Amino acid sequence: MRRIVCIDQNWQFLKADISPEQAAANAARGETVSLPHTWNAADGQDGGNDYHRGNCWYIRRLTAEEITAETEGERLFLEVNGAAMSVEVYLNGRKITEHRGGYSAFRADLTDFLDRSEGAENMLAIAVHNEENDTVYPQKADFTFYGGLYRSVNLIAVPEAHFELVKDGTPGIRVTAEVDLEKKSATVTVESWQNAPEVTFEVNGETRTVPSADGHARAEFVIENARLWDGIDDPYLYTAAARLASGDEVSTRFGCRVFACDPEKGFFLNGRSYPLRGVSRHQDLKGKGNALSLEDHKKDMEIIREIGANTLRLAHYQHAQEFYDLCDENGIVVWAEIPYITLHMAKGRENTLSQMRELVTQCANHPSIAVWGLSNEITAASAVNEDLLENHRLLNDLCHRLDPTRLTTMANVFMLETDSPILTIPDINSYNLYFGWYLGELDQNDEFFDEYHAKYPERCIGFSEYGADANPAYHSSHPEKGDYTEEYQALYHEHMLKLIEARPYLWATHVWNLFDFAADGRDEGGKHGENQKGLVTFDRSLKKDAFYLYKAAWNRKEAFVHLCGKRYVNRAEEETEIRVYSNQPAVSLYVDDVLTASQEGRTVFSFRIPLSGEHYIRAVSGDVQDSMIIRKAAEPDESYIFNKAAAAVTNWFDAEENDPACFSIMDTLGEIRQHPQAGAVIDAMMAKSAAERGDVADAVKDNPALQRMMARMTLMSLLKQSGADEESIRQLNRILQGIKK
Ligand code: GCB
Repeated sequence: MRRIVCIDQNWQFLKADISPEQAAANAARGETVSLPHTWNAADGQDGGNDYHRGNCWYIRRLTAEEITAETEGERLFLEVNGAAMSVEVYLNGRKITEHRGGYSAFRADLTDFLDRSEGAENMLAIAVHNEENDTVYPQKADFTFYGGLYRSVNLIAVPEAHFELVKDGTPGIRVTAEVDLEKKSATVTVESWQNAPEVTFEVNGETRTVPSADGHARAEFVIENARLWDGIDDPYLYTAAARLASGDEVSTRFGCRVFACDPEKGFFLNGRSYPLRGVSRHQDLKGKGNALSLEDHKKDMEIIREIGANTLRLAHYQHAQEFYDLCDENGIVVWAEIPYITLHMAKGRENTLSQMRELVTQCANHPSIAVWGLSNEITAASAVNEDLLENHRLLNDLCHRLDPTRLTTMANVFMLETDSPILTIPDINSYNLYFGWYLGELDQNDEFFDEYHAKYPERCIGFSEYGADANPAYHSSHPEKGDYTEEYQALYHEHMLKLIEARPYLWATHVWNLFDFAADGRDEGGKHGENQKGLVTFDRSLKKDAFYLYKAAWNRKEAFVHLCGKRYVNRAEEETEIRVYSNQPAVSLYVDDVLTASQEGRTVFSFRIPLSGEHYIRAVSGDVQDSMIIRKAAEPDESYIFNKAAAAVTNWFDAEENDPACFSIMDTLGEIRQHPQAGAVIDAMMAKSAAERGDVADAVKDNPALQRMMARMTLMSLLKQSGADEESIRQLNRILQGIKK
């Protein structure tokens, strides 16, 4: 028998970089906390890039009840499901183990370190740290690296003969189901690792006892007429179990399914075309950080089901087992990855390999997982050199060796040239593109994929990230890139949805991101410390209009109509647009209870109505409807504008006399740069902003693809997004107006 005792309660937390001895001596002075816990729930979400990154201690007295052996020879293991980012574990002052990497589970055998004598104290002390270093990923990325013991901690008591618990945090059992779609059967291979001479496996009511050689046992089962794990329609799960004569037992759920990927036709599930269309998710919640409860995970999954996604990219690291379980149960096809991100570190290779070994070992039984992601935007702040290539080859080979059944991929940054040798390493490719948000225009996304697909028709290509920030407080009838309005985000995604629907060869597409999330280094769009590309706000309380666009396109089960612009109440215009997203074929619009228009269409419906005062708007389709109030305003509502300076600039620029023979802020960077004097003005300005906002500027420097892109942007569009104030923009324009073209 295996006993699992959750020890999430009664920890003493010390936010101090002290020695193990000092920690033990000061335990009583700690704050009593329960797990999951992060020390960055507040300071990691409020901006300023100043959250506590350092060493902290979690100390807990193990009670006699928790550690007393019930049978002779019983061993007691510690299981830590997530401790960010690096950990050293001590029991009674002796170091038991250490772990590098904040997202995978690890276990350690405590038995020989326990003092089981009457009245003895057994103090477990875990040093957890998230300080900056050059060996453990992630170190540079657009999210908060929360520190803490942020998933459950358990004690696991097992008989002397037991399944392996320590090596790479293995579940001890591994199931591989190979499906023959023609014969409708599945060959299920079950393996286990143990210190016992034989193992009894059970699959689908059939049992088989086999010998164990060198600690490894294996048996094959055939399931005739296998019920498939068939995506969101029917994610059927089987269970496999392994038992030892000692009574130890492990089990896992598994699914019978076939994934395939075609460069021309995209993704296939169980032999049928199954385009993967969905979103990305961070494990992050307002006020809680990464310390999520099972309820929080379930709530996220409900929202994922509501939008109708059939795939998730679980970025940028290993997520909680509970969440992969939810994906299994809900038929969501998953991209799982390690936090090998942004910056390749010369001393980080071993850590990428250990994090990948753990990810694959701990997650391989989940039928939902389709691909292993090797890295994310790794060339954003690193050159493609031999060390980086070698690191990727090793990761790729490791994945294939540990799991011959799944494909590998990586998410590439838009400025990586498509002929880069790195693209030949993983099985299938993917790009993160932000044209129409950070840089460039929306159409450049379409152009990119068309060119790539034409140039590399034999490669599978996916769209691993795209998105635009929106603060639901901001609104406009003339949405523009960089204005952070809910309307621009919606317009951006309308474009992207069309792009995607017209390109079935894209094996997967993932909106970045389903939820706003913490990036303590950010300060933009009216919020501190948040990336607002979410379709849903950080606290999950508000679904932005763009959420309903995807719901209209993907959710086939729940009929609905959604009126856009509910928060855009005061409108200073004679006539206004009413946009409706719906998965129904026709929508009727009522203004002040009078039927104004009916429209047939798909997903997006648009109406124009005159404004005279306060109006009650209702959109109706069959049994479903939505309503809102809007108002004619005399003046534009200032509270809807994020960058008031930029809005003002456009006004005065139009009004003022600008000499077209001289440079101005409306010229492109390419034009300005060609002139030595005007170019120098720009360079000085960029150097200043580089000093202020390191990350973005770093990436631009010395990058030809990015430079080309920037050359096409007007200086004004760059300034708008930078949040520069009106006076500095005016001054810059005055300087440029003094330089003849
Ligand atoms: C990316 C990164 C992601 C960022 C995102 C953004 O390409 O992979 O981690 O959060 O861009 O919003 O800039």
